[in-house]
Amino acid sequence: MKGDMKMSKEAIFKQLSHAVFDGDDDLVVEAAEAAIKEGIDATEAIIEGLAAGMTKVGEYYEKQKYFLPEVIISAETFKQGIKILEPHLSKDIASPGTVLMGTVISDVHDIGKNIVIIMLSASGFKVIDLGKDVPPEAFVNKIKEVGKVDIVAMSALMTTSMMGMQDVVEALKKEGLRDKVKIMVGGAPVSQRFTDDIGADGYAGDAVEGVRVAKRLVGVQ
Ligand code: B12
Repeated sequence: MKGDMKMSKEAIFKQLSHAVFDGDDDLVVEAAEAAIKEGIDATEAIIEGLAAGMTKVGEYYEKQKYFLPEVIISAETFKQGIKILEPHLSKDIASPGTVLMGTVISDVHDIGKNIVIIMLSASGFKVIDLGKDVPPEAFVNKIKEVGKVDIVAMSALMTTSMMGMQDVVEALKKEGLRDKVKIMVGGAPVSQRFTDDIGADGYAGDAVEGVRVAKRLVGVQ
Protein backbone atom coordinates (compact mmCIF):
# COMPACT_ATOMS: atom_id res chain seq x y z
CA MET A 1 0.00 0.00 0.00
CA LYS A 2 1.42 3.34 -1.01
CA GLY A 3 1.24 6.37 1.30
CA ASP A 4 -2.10 7.07 2.92
CA MET A 5 -4.15 5.68 0.08
CA LYS A 6 -7.23 3.91 1.48
CA MET A 7 -7.71 0.28 0.58
CA SER A 8 -10.97 -1.60 0.39
CA LYS A 9 -11.53 -4.60 2.58
CA GLU A 10 -11.56 -6.89 -0.45
CA ALA A 11 -8.28 -5.46 -1.72
CA ILE A 12 -6.65 -6.11 1.64
CA PHE A 13 -8.00 -9.67 1.79
CA LYS A 14 -6.62 -10.21 -1.71
CA GLN A 15 -3.21 -8.86 -0.69
CA LEU A 16 -3.11 -11.10 2.40
CA SER A 17 -4.04 -14.10 0.30
CA HIS A 18 -1.50 -13.24 -2.42
CA ALA A 19 1.22 -12.65 0.14
CA VAL A 20 0.72 -16.13 1.63
CA PHE A 21 0.48 -17.70 -1.81
CA ASP A 22 3.71 -15.98 -2.95
CA GLY A 23 5.50 -16.45 0.39
CA ASP A 24 6.00 -12.69 0.52
CA ASP A 25 6.75 -11.73 4.15
CA ASP A 26 7.00 -7.99 3.47
CA LEU A 27 3.64 -7.91 1.73
CA VAL A 28 1.93 -9.94 4.45
CA VAL A 29 3.17 -7.54 7.12
CA GLU A 30 2.09 -4.54 5.06
CA ALA A 31 -1.37 -5.97 4.31
CA ALA A 32 -1.96 -7.16 7.90
CA GLU A 33 -1.02 -3.72 9.22
CA ALA A 34 -3.33 -2.12 6.65
CA ALA A 35 -6.16 -4.40 7.86
CA ILE A 36 -5.66 -3.23 11.44
CA LYS A 37 -5.40 0.42 10.39
CA GLU A 38 -8.65 0.18 8.40
CA GLY A 39 -10.43 -1.36 11.38
CA ILE A 40 -11.09 -4.65 9.60
CA ASP A 41 -12.17 -7.54 11.81
CA ALA A 42 -9.07 -9.66 12.49
CA THR A 43 -11.05 -12.93 12.31
CA GLU A 44 -12.26 -12.00 8.83
CA ALA A 45 -8.75 -11.01 7.75
CA ILE A 46 -7.42 -14.40 8.88
CA ILE A 47 -10.18 -16.45 7.22
CA GLU A 48 -10.80 -14.42 4.04
CA GLY A 49 -7.16 -13.40 3.59
CA LEU A 50 -4.48 -15.62 5.11
CA ALA A 51 -6.41 -18.92 5.18
CA ALA A 52 -7.74 -18.34 1.65
CA GLY A 53 -4.13 -17.99 0.48
CA MET A 54 -3.14 -21.21 2.24
CA THR A 55 -6.07 -23.04 0.68
CA LYS A 56 -4.84 -21.95 -2.76
CA VAL A 57 -1.37 -23.20 -1.83
CA GLY A 58 -2.99 -26.55 -1.00
CA GLU A 59 -4.69 -26.66 -4.40
CA TYR A 60 -1.42 -25.89 -6.20
CA TYR A 61 0.36 -28.56 -4.19
CA GLU A 62 -2.24 -31.09 -5.21
CA LYS A 63 -1.93 -30.10 -8.88
CA GLN A 64 1.86 -30.40 -8.48
CA LYS A 65 2.36 -26.76 -9.44
CA TYR A 66 3.82 -26.19 -5.97
CA PHE A 67 6.17 -28.51 -4.11
CA LEU A 68 7.11 -28.85 -0.44
CA PRO A 69 9.60 -25.92 -0.36
CA GLU A 70 6.94 -23.49 -1.63
CA VAL A 71 4.43 -24.87 0.85
CA ILE A 72 6.85 -24.43 3.76
CA ILE A 73 7.64 -20.85 2.70
CA SER A 74 3.91 -20.03 2.45
CA ALA A 75 3.29 -21.57 5.88
CA GLU A 76 5.98 -19.27 7.34
CA THR A 77 4.43 -16.22 5.67
CA PHE A 78 1.05 -17.29 7.05
CA LYS A 79 2.57 -17.29 10.57
CA GLN A 80 3.98 -13.77 10.07
CA GLY A 81 0.49 -12.53 9.21
CA ILE A 82 -1.04 -14.28 12.22
CA LYS A 83 1.52 -12.65 14.52
CA ILE A 84 0.20 -9.22 13.58
CA LEU A 85 -3.53 -10.05 13.47
CA GLU A 86 -3.84 -12.31 16.52
CA PRO A 87 -3.52 -9.58 19.21
CA HIS A 88 -6.47 -7.80 17.56
CA LEU A 89 -8.95 -10.65 17.79
CA SER A 90 -11.92 -9.61 19.91
CA LYS A 91 -12.40 -11.63 23.06
CA ASP A 92 -15.71 -12.68 24.57
CA ILE A 93 -16.00 -12.08 28.31
CA ALA A 94 -17.00 -15.39 29.91
CA SER A 95 -15.01 -18.51 29.06
CA PRO A 96 -17.24 -21.27 27.67
CA GLY A 97 -14.73 -23.92 28.74
CA THR A 98 -11.35 -25.59 28.35
CA VAL A 99 -10.27 -27.31 25.13
CA LEU A 100 -7.35 -29.73 24.90
CA MET A 101 -6.13 -29.68 21.31
CA GLY A 102 -3.55 -31.56 19.27
CA THR A 103 -2.68 -32.96 15.86
CA VAL A 104 -2.74 -36.75 16.20
CA ILE A 105 0.26 -39.07 16.20
CA SER A 106 2.40 -39.34 13.04
CA ASP A 107 0.91 -36.16 11.59
CA VAL A 108 2.88 -32.89 11.62
CA HIS A 109 0.32 -30.66 9.86
CA ASP A 110 -0.53 -27.90 12.31
CA ILE A 111 -1.60 -24.84 10.31
CA GLY A 112 -5.30 -25.73 10.41
CA LYS A 113 -5.10 -26.73 14.08
CA ASN A 114 -3.47 -23.42 14.92
CA ILE A 115 -6.22 -21.48 13.15
CA VAL A 116 -8.84 -23.42 15.10
CA ILE A 117 -6.97 -22.61 18.33
CA ILE A 118 -6.84 -18.92 17.47
CA MET A 119 -10.57 -18.83 16.74
CA LEU A 120 -11.48 -20.79 19.88
CA SER A 121 -9.28 -18.51 22.01
CA ALA A 122 -10.87 -15.46 20.42
CA SER A 123 -14.25 -16.84 21.51
CA GLY A 124 -13.04 -17.08 25.10
CA PHE A 125 -12.19 -20.78 25.27
CA LYS A 126 -9.10 -21.64 27.27
CA VAL A 127 -7.06 -23.79 24.90
CA ILE A 128 -4.24 -26.13 25.87
CA ASP A 129 -2.15 -26.89 22.78
CA LEU A 130 -0.43 -30.28 22.80
CA GLY A 131 1.19 -29.50 19.44
CA LYS A 132 1.56 -32.00 16.62
CA ASP A 133 2.39 -35.71 16.33
CA VAL A 134 0.64 -36.25 19.67
CA PRO A 135 0.33 -39.85 20.97
CA PRO A 136 -2.95 -40.93 22.65
CA GLU A 137 -1.32 -41.16 26.09
CA ALA A 138 -0.34 -37.48 25.92
CA PHE A 139 -4.06 -36.56 25.65
CA VAL A 140 -4.86 -38.86 28.57
CA ASN A 141 -2.00 -37.63 30.76
CA LYS A 142 -2.84 -33.99 30.18
CA ILE A 143 -6.49 -34.50 31.18
CA LYS A 144 -5.34 -36.20 34.40
CA GLU A 145 -2.87 -33.39 35.07
CA VAL A 146 -5.29 -30.51 34.37
CA GLY A 147 -8.29 -32.10 36.08
CA LYS A 148 -11.03 -30.42 34.11
CA VAL A 149 -11.12 -30.47 30.33
CA ASP A 150 -14.44 -29.87 28.56
CA ILE A 151 -13.48 -30.72 25.00
CA VAL A 152 -10.75 -32.90 23.52
CA ALA A 153 -10.15 -31.56 19.99
CA MET A 154 -8.09 -33.39 17.39
CA SER A 155 -6.79 -32.52 13.97
CA ALA A 156 -5.57 -34.87 11.21
CA LEU A 157 -4.63 -33.98 7.65
CA MET A 158 -3.81 -37.40 6.28
CA THR A 159 -5.92 -40.46 5.60
CA THR A 160 -2.98 -42.42 7.02
CA SER A 161 -3.04 -40.56 10.36
CA MET A 162 -6.75 -40.03 10.95
CA MET A 163 -7.18 -43.44 12.61
CA GLY A 164 -5.05 -41.98 15.39
CA MET A 165 -8.21 -40.18 16.43
CA GLN A 166 -9.93 -43.48 17.13
CA ASP A 167 -6.94 -44.54 19.23
CA VAL A 168 -7.42 -41.44 21.37
CA VAL A 169 -11.14 -42.22 21.79
CA GLU A 170 -10.22 -45.78 22.83
CA ALA A 171 -7.51 -44.56 25.23
CA LEU A 172 -10.00 -42.20 26.88
CA LYS A 173 -12.48 -45.07 27.27
CA LYS A 174 -9.83 -47.32 28.78
CA GLU A 175 -8.94 -44.67 31.35
CA GLY A 176 -12.60 -44.03 32.25
CA LEU A 177 -12.37 -40.48 30.90
CA ARG A 178 -14.57 -40.79 27.80
CA ASP A 179 -17.79 -39.67 29.49
CA LYS A 180 -16.12 -36.74 31.23
CA VAL A 181 -15.23 -34.92 28.01
CA LYS A 182 -16.72 -34.07 24.62
CA ILE A 183 -14.66 -35.02 21.58
CA MET A 184 -14.40 -32.77 18.52
CA VAL A 185 -12.52 -33.68 15.34
CA GLY A 186 -11.55 -31.95 12.13
CA GLY A 187 -9.09 -31.71 9.25
CA ALA A 188 -9.34 -32.19 5.50
CA PRO A 189 -9.89 -36.00 5.36
CA VAL A 190 -12.31 -36.05 8.32
CA SER A 191 -16.06 -36.23 7.68
CA GLN A 192 -19.25 -36.43 9.73
CA ARG A 193 -19.48 -40.12 8.82
CA PHE A 194 -15.96 -40.78 10.16
CA THR A 195 -16.80 -38.75 13.27
CA ASP A 196 -19.82 -40.96 13.94
CA ASP A 197 -17.86 -44.14 13.16
CA ILE A 198 -15.18 -43.44 15.79
CA GLY A 199 -17.73 -42.27 18.35
CA ALA A 200 -16.68 -38.61 18.55
CA ASP A 201 -19.23 -35.94 19.46
CA GLY A 202 -18.65 -33.17 16.96
CA TYR A 203 -17.09 -32.36 13.61
CA ALA A 204 -16.43 -29.12 11.77
CA GLY A 205 -15.05 -28.46 8.32
CA ASP A 206 -13.46 -25.13 9.20
CA ALA A 207 -12.38 -23.04 12.16
CA VAL A 208 -15.41 -20.76 12.24
CA GLU A 209 -17.77 -23.73 12.24
CA GLY A 210 -15.47 -25.32 14.84
CA VAL A 211 -16.22 -22.53 17.30
CA ARG A 212 -19.97 -23.05 16.75
CA VAL A 213 -19.64 -26.79 17.33
CA ALA A 214 -17.47 -26.29 20.43
CA LYS A 215 -20.05 -23.93 21.91
CA ARG A 216 -22.82 -26.40 21.17
CA LEU A 217 -20.86 -29.21 22.82
CA VAL A 218 -20.52 -27.24 26.07
CA GLY A 219 -24.13 -26.03 25.90
CA VAL A 220 -23.37 -22.37 25.08
CA GLN A 221 -24.89 -20.61 22.06
C1 B12 B 1 0.97 -27.36 4.26
C2 B12 B 1 1.09 -28.84 3.99
C3 B12 B 1 2.21 -29.49 4.50
C4 B12 B 1 3.27 -28.80 5.37
C5 B12 B 1 2.72 -28.68 6.81
C6 B12 B 1 3.21 -27.43 7.51
C7 B12 B 1 2.50 -27.26 8.82
N1 B12 B 1 3.20 -26.67 9.76
O1 B12 B 1 1.34 -27.63 8.99
C8 B12 B 1 4.48 -29.78 5.24
C9 B12 B 1 5.32 -29.33 4.08
C10 B12 B 1 5.34 -29.95 6.48
C11 B12 B 1 3.75 -31.08 4.85
C12 B12 B 1 4.31 -32.34 5.03
C13 B12 B 1 3.73 -33.49 4.56
N2 B12 B 1 2.58 -33.61 3.85
CO1 B12 B 1 1.35 -32.15 3.61
N3 B12 B 1 0.17 -30.86 3.03
C14 B12 B 1 0.09 -29.54 3.23
C15 B12 B 1 -1.08 -28.96 2.40
C16 B12 B 1 -0.49 -28.42 1.10
C17 B12 B 1 -1.89 -27.86 3.07
C18 B12 B 1 -2.45 -28.17 4.46
C19 B12 B 1 -2.88 -26.88 5.10
O2 B12 B 1 -2.15 -26.31 5.92
N4 B12 B 1 -4.04 -26.36 4.67
C20 B12 B 1 -4.54 -25.05 5.10
C21 B12 B 1 -5.31 -25.17 6.40
C22 B12 B 1 -5.82 -23.78 6.80
O3 B12 B 1 -6.41 -26.01 6.18
P1 B12 B 1 -6.69 -27.34 7.04
O4 B12 B 1 -5.45 -27.87 7.57
O5 B12 B 1 -7.57 -28.24 6.25
O6 B12 B 1 -7.50 -26.80 8.31
C23 B12 B 1 -8.82 -26.28 8.26
C24 B12 B 1 -9.91 -27.35 8.39
O7 B12 B 1 -9.53 -28.63 7.92
C25 B12 B 1 -10.31 -27.32 9.84
N5 B12 B 1 -9.60 -28.14 10.81
C26 B12 B 1 -8.34 -28.62 10.81
N6 B12 B 1 -8.09 -29.27 11.94
C27 B12 B 1 -9.19 -29.20 12.71
C28 B12 B 1 -9.48 -29.72 13.98
C29 B12 B 1 -10.72 -29.48 14.52
C30 B12 B 1 -11.02 -30.02 15.88
C31 B12 B 1 -11.71 -28.75 13.80
C32 B12 B 1 -13.03 -28.52 14.37
C33 B12 B 1 -11.42 -28.24 12.54
C34 B12 B 1 -10.17 -28.47 11.99
O8 B12 B 1 -10.12 -25.96 10.18
C35 B12 B 1 -8.97 -25.45 9.52
C36 B12 B 1 -9.12 -23.98 9.30
O9 B12 B 1 -10.36 -23.64 8.70
C37 B12 B 1 -1.96 -30.23 2.19
C38 B12 B 1 -2.87 -30.21 0.96
C39 B12 B 1 -4.29 -29.83 1.28
N7 B12 B 1 -5.00 -29.39 0.29
O10 B12 B 1 -4.77 -29.92 2.41
C40 B12 B 1 -0.90 -31.34 2.14
C41 B12 B 1 -1.28 -32.79 2.55
C42 B12 B 1 -2.16 -32.78 3.78
N8 B12 B 1 0.04 -33.35 2.85
C43 B12 B 1 0.16 -34.57 2.45
C44 B12 B 1 1.35 -35.36 2.61
C45 B12 B 1 1.32 -36.72 1.97
C46 B12 B 1 2.46 -34.87 3.32
C47 B12 B 1 3.79 -35.59 3.57
C48 B12 B 1 3.74 -37.10 3.84
C49 B12 B 1 4.66 -35.24 2.35
C50 B12 B 1 5.91 -35.98 2.15
N9 B12 B 1 5.92 -36.75 1.09
O11 B12 B 1 6.83 -35.82 2.94
C51 B12 B 1 4.34 -34.83 4.78
C52 B12 B 1 3.73 -35.42 6.07
C53 B12 B 1 4.57 -35.45 7.23
C54 B12 B 1 3.74 -35.93 8.42
N10 B12 B 1 4.16 -37.04 9.00
O12 B12 B 1 2.76 -35.36 8.81
C55 B12 B 1 -1.10 -35.08 1.77
C56 B12 B 1 -1.88 -36.08 2.63
C57 B12 B 1 -2.44 -37.21 1.78
C58 B12 B 1 -3.21 -38.19 2.61
N11 B12 B 1 -2.67 -39.32 2.82
O13 B12 B 1 -4.29 -37.94 3.03
C59 B12 B 1 -1.84 -33.76 1.40
C60 B12 B 1 -3.36 -33.87 1.38
C61 B12 B 1 -1.31 -33.34 0.01
C62 B12 B 1 -1.62 -34.35 -1.08
N12 B12 B 1 -2.71 -34.21 -1.80
O14 B12 B 1 -0.86 -35.26 -1.28
N13 B12 B 1 2.54 -30.82 4.33
